[in-house]
Amino acid sequence: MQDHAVTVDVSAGAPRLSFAPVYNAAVGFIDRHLAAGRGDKLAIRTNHGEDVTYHALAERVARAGNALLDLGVRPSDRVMMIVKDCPAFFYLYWGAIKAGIVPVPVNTLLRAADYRYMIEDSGATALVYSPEFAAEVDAALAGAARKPARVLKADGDGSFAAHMARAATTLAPAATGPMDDCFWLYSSGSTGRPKGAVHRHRDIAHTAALYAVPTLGIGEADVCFSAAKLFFAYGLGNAMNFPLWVGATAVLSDERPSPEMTFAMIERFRPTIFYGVPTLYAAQLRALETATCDLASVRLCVSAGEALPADIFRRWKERTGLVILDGIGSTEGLHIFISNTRDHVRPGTSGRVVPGYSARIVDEAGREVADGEQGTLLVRGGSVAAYYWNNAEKTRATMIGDDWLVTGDTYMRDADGTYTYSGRSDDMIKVGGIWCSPIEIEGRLIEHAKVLEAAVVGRKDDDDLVKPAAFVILKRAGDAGEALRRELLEHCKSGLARYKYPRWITFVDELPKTATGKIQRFKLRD
Ligand code: 3UK
Repeated sequence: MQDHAVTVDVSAGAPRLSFAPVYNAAVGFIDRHLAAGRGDKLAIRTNHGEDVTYHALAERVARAGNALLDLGVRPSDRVMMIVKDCPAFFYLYWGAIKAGIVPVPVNTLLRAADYRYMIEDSGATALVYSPEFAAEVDAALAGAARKPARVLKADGDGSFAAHMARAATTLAPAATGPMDDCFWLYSSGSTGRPKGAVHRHRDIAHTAALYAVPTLGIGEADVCFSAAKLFFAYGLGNAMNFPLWVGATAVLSDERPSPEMTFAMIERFRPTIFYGVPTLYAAQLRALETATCDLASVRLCVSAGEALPADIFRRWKERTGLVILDGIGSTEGLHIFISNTRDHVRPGTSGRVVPGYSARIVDEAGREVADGEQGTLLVRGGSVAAYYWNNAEKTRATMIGDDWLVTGDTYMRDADGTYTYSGRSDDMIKVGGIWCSPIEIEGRLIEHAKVLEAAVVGRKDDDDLVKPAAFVILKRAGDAGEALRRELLEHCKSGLARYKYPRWITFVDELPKTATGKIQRFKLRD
């Protein structure tokens, strides 16, 4: 095989990937498009009206790699990126990879204490950040025991962009192998410190060839817009890696995702695939009661990050005519490994295993459970992270060998192979000795016409026994009161196994969520 080549064999059903012994992921995702005659095609479009062709992208990626090397960053060093969604993210990420340097893109919504921890933990030798985040970055650096040798703003005077402008326009790809460290993503986790999940050069190609091509049917003609940002593994695949795999176009906005922002982007850039999270779809549905959005260009919507309630799926389909494909992925798995598909959608479930991945549901002793029973989900596939940086104990508990990953999610499989999510393993509630899923109770609550969102956690009653407690956001806050509380109780009792009704209902204005939109039930428990 030629250096840097990857082949996808689809003759055996599930795609199988083979990599040349010398394989640098940047060649296939960036340079290949020039030889394929795609140089003048738009790779990136932005809300600021900046258009970047595949030719310009390849040149700037080479410049970015050279700039890092010129700055004294060496292959295998880490470069931390606190960069908003913009073309410079692509240049830095792929430029580092091409030079054999390991990019570590991190969540741009964090605070100084988080950045300080990640700077120290990663031992990054360089840090590049968008000027917008200067206050948090400066504070993080001021307190850090171990500082990157090079700290640069992404643009402006003396910035990384200025170094790129002086750097050479060609760069030979570092002779890495498919199993070499390629990039890291910090996994937020519901408890404890963030952990750096180390991904290899082979991982990105697996997510594109196993999931994006067969499940989304993504091709060169697609235009991808993701409300989830690039720093999130979900957004990184959606709006960068998937379009780059097939030579499609990515559309980026550096603004906060809101119904208004996403509607404006959709009408202006006419994407064919739209990627959101359940909280956003719910907010968009609410906005569509008074606003309109021309969604004619969109052929497919995708949801991940948390379970998509069946009711939101149905309302979205009713309102827009579009199907939302819910699928579960994770930072450690890199992208979606169980998903609904265009020809098999079961609302309220995560769908079936993406061909090429394997999954097992096991009990506490590690034995596979029968269909219809709940257990912990394990998945296996060619995109699973190699290990957590500097954390042998969590690595042993999570990456259990041979590309198997312990997700920490509780799932149930039906006889037809459909997987239904029932919460993080640690969010599950035992009521009267029976496992009870907060997700199921939340799903029932939001079926009620007056409920916008709900979160359920376990709370101890007077007997010290755990029972479900619900926090509810109403569509109209003015409806809150004893009458509605009783109505919701009846609604739950009539639609759920009796023991599952929430014993407490608290009306709230907002729910604690992670930057990526997941309800932080552990905060509600406190
Ligand atoms: C939960 C879901 C039910 C689940 C992600 C797509 O979310 C992503 O990565 P994270 O590391 O979180 C992983 C955890 O989130 N989850 C994600 N999707 C679903 N639960 N239904 C879903 N559809 O607890 C999982 O373990 O932030 C999602 C692609 C890449 C990703 N990194």
